[in-house]
Amino acid sequence: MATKGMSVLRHIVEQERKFPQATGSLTGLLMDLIYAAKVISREVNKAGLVDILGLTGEENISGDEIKKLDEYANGKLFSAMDHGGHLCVMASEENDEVIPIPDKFPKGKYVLLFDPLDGSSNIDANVSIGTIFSIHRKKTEGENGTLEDCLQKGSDQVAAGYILYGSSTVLVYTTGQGVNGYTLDPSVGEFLLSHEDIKTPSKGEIYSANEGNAKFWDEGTKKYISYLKEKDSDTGRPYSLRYIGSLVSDFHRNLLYGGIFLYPADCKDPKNPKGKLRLLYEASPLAFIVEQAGGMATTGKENIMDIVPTELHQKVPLIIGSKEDVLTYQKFVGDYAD
Ligand code: P6P
Repeated sequence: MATKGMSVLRHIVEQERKFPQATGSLTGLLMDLIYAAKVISREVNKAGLVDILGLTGEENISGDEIKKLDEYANGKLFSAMDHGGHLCVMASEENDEVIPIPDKFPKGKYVLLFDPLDGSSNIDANVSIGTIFSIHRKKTEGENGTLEDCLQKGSDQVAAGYILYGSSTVLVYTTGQGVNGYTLDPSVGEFLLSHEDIKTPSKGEIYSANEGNAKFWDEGTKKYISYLKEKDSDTGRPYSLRYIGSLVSDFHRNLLYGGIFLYPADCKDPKNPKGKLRLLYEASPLAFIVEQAGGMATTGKENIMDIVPTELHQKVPLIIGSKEDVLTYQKFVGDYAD
């Protein structure tokens, strides 16, 4: 029986006991991830004090400038996860190709995809940033995972979660049995259950979008955002605009308070008419979490969890949050489809 304040390890073990056939490998994988999160949290929280800020002068495959803390978090995650024997392959936003498990280490049955430090463009301004992860089962033959093992749709995820490095460090994840949140108590170095069985409100009064891109949006999106700004106290409008520019922060706030986050396809960049956010290690894991919390995630035309990936770093429009709000958005997009 879960009690507020219990350690994440005890809670994971209690959850595992519900599945007698469980081998404990997923538990081991999650514990390795949690160790990496604690190390990254320590560095993020003192980044302002040591020369770990600033740019490395390189760019990742998506053209984002890689910040030193990005590189640090990426390295920490890889070194924490490569030897546990739970994984057959990894993939990261910061690595162009999949990351094989070194030959010297045992291989496992799981696949890990992650964005090591999302929102990193905000690092220097001390804005909350986060790690996002997605876990799949290996589906190809042989012990070494492949790109095919990484290109799985969201509805096949085994687990997904994020760690938010903010005023406190919070771990939120699901294994398909609901969503729980844990807050790091730095005095003991342990994540303690703080948000049990999170359910997102069916409708919110917050919208999160970069309206600087509005002229590049499709007509349905433009009409929907205008609708949110009209006054109608029966539907809680006008909604409040809350946009941090750090996906994990915006998502976490809306998960708890209710509301809708939108990063639509913005056609300012014809090369990326799909918008900016990546499917495999941003949209898909957050979609799993929000659905487990009673919410919804769509591109506007299809459910994020149904998309069969074709590329490791492919981008998708992401509209995610309270179910009633996302359904209303989809109606606007349908009504104004070109
Ligand atoms: P924009 C951060 O760089 C990020 O990838 C997400 O964390 C965030 O939601 C989005 O980009 C912000 O993008 O175009 O509004 O600055």
